[in-house]
Amino acid sequence: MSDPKPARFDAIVVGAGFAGLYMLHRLRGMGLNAHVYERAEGVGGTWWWNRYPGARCDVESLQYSYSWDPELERDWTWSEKYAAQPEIQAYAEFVAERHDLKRDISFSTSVEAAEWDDAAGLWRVRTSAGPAEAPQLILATGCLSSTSMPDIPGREDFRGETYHTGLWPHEGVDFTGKKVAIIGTGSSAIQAIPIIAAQAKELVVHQRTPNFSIPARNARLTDAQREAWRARSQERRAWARANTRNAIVTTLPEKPVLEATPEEREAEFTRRWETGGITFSAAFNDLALDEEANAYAAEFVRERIREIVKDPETAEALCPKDYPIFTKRICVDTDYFETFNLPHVRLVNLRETPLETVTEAGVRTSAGEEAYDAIVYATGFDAMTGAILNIDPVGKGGRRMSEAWAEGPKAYLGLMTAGFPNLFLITGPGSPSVLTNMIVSIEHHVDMICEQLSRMQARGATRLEAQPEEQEAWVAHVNARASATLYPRAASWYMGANIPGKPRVFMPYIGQDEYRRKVAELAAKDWPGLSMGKGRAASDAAAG
Ligand code: NA7
Repeated sequence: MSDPKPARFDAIVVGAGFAGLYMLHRLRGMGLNAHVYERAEGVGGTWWWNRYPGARCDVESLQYSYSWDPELERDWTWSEKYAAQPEIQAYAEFVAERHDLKRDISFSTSVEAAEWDDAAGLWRVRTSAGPAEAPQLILATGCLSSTSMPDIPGREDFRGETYHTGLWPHEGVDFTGKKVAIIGTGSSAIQAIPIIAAQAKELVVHQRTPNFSIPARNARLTDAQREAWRARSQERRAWARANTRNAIVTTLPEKPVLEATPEEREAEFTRRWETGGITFSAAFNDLALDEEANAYAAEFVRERIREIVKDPETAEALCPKDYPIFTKRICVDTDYFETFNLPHVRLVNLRETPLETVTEAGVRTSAGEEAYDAIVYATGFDAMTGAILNIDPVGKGGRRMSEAWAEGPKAYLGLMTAGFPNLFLITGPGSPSVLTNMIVSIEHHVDMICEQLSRMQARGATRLEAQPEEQEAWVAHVNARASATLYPRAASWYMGANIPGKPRVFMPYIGQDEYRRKVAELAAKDWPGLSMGKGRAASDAAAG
């Protein structure tokens, strides 16, 4: 039996989340025959899968939306300050319909392997629906899309219901009358716990590491707020891109906390706490840099936790103490800490009574076994590299990405890896990505990729590749920036620390404003770190 004839495209894009959708739109605009493969049944990427109760974006909706089509902004109405998953999912659908994107997307189709054929100048891709090939391969696979199930013994033995927040059933789950265990207290758990608690008969939260969380102060948006944003959105977005580390419009901090009086300190932290959301981190400009400065912010949040949570022992267990605030992704919640005041909600501190095993009936810690109807794993993702290494592309000389990244991910500008010609990563490791408003970073990378493809077209080049020396220098620069901050002090998923055996390297680039300046300088120098070649094109290879 011979293999079926591969489907042939100019560019293959993996993933139909916000990155894949915009990428497809731009590639079409360049006149390329592009095709997207998506394992889900619909568009939305991480928002397609993360349907757990309470799933909500922690960047304000008006900003967590595309800027490339002003009509989208005019015609889409965000209902809340922070949109919930169904609304973000509906927005992705709206964009896909509006731009007629679905006709070039194969849904329910996984990309299983990809290999560079150097002689033909092609990526040969194996999908669950058959082979495909294209000179360009673009991984729009997302930073938080490969879920992580902890290796807890006995996990398979549990006879009740098992869920992972990142793979939530589309029909929803009714916890009414059930006794539920949740494992993990990251951002997903912090959003889900108040909603699950409202349904369940009993909820027991298994916490290994407490997290800092800021109240969202979510609210319905008014017409006046939406119109005010629309009137100046392009200008405000441009300002955020040029002037902020995270591409989020906010009031920038004016001074270091170490120069503030105790009254100024308290006033500014209180103002940001009352406003709500992640811009709490922008209260002063030294909070992520200086241990003493950071301690002020951390203690302010711990004081709020102690005020909210009535049982002193539970309050103390919920107070993070062994890593600086902001060095793990700050959480944003609605009534998270308040939920622990409910009589049917209980915290199990796994630092005191470690989790030993999951059993047929429930969960056993060192304090004993407890039976449950359902266990919810809110245990996160193999972030930033997981989805790429699941495909594990094979580059020049048969070298796998997993070999090239054995010491940690290496990608020039977070965009291309040496030895993998014509393979682009959207918001890959080494780019600002998860430290920013993701949509803004996605748009930047998609535009950068299109710029590279245009350069190739203009010069008749067939391959583009990152230079190893420039890549090493970039990786060192990303590390140096992280080392100048407190970030590496936490065992975070930014560091790969949540996945056993994963190299401990700080993956995202700190400061999208600085990143943009660097990219602009490189563009002005005609991209010295990216080399172009005119190897045999596929048509030549076929002819020869
Ligand atoms: P996170 O933030 O990685 O949180 C995962 C949680 O699961 C965290 O509290 C972990 O505790 C806990 N965990 C993981 N493995 C175990 C085991 N074996 N036993 C007990 N507890 C465990 O994932 P989320 O989905 O909440 O959020 C990810 C991002 O999505 C978030 O930052 C936002 O950007 C959106 P640990 O801290 O490792 O002790």
